[in-house]
Amino acid sequence: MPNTKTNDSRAGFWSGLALWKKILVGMVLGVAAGAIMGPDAEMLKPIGTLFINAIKMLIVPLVFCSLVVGVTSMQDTRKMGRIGLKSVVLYLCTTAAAITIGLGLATIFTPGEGLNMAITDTTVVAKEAPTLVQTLLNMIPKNPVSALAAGNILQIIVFALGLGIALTLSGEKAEPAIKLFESLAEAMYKLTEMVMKLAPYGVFGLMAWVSGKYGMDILLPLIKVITVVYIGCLIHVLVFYTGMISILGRLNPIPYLRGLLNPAAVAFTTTSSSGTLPATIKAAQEEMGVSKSISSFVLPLGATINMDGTALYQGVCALFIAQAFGIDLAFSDYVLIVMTSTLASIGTAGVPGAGLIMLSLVLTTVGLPIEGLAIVAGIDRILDMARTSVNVCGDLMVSMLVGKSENELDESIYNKPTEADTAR
Ligand code: DAS
Repeated sequence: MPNTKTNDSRAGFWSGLALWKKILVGMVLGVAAGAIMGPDAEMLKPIGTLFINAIKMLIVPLVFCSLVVGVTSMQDTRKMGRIGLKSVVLYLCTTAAAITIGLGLATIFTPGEGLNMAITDTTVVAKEAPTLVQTLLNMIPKNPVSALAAGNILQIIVFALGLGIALTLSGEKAEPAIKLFESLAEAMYKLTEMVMKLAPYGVFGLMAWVSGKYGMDILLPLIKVITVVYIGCLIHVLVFYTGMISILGRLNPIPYLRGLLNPAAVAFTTTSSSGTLPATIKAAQEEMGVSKSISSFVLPLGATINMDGTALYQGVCALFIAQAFGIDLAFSDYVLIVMTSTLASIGTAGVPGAGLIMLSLVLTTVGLPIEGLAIVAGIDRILDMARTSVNVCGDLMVSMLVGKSENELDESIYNKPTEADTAR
């Protein structure tokens, strides 16, 4: 079976790379068309609007189904009780920390400043910021069906989490419903894949409009976004994760940093946490000394619900888009971004490009212009490589801490003297 997975991930890698190359070509041709046509390139924008609308079409059904499945996939959690709870709490805390790092860096480096893009789609102008209490109260849907129809994402997330937990606690009777949601979620992943095939054309239309309207000024901010996301990812792994291992786990982080190289490289090239699972589990067991029972539960769970890199990317891009359109965010907006990204990460699939769809969810929740999605869509593959690597590194770190807390970690690996010690 793992061979199939590896073949899938290899196939996924090449097809993903082929698509990304087409997106890059679409982006370059779009920028060139905009440079040649100038403001007249606006006539190409509908091609991009079509792509954006197709992405918007996915949000509600994809988030709803993948969240319900994300929760019910923790079905074993009930049986694995303590271990599952520890894993989920650590996953949510590390995800919230990742978004905070992303928001912090984007606030310091302001990648979108000076772009002054105009909001043409008035329906998405940032609304009057609700107070924090209103935000929390508004999260509970009075009518889930109208929440789904209205696309009220936070209410959809809360209802999906509740329904997933209820299905999990309903035992055998709920099996048919769980299977239905699993099939619907698979269908939505396939539909996402189909929509992403439109990306090269959509990115072409939108980049032509953007570069025709704003000129080459758009390129520098994009380079800044890539730089900020990569710096954030490095800080999250080299500072936050090693800090958690040293302080919380009281372990030497060097074996972790050595062991993560291979799975991180596989994640970087395939941009698929699920496709990287065989390499992740191998590294956890052979390089980091995590037991089979802990790694074979915590890592697949993490590949499903733990997306620290994606959350960090969403924090950076949400602020980049707000800055690009000159929208000031209130404190409650920042809280909304942290909550939405943390909860949405449970529903983000471990497949290429999933984070871009979830970014549209964050943008609509905070009331930021969805057009901003198109600007970052062109560089999504470059950002996906980094964020997927962090997603996998986060899963590995949590499996170590849970293994240590359950006395299912081979600590001799962490107490081995380094070469320097033996040389003395
Ligand atoms: N590529 C996704 C993953 O496999 C992450 C993302 O798209 O954000 O984890």
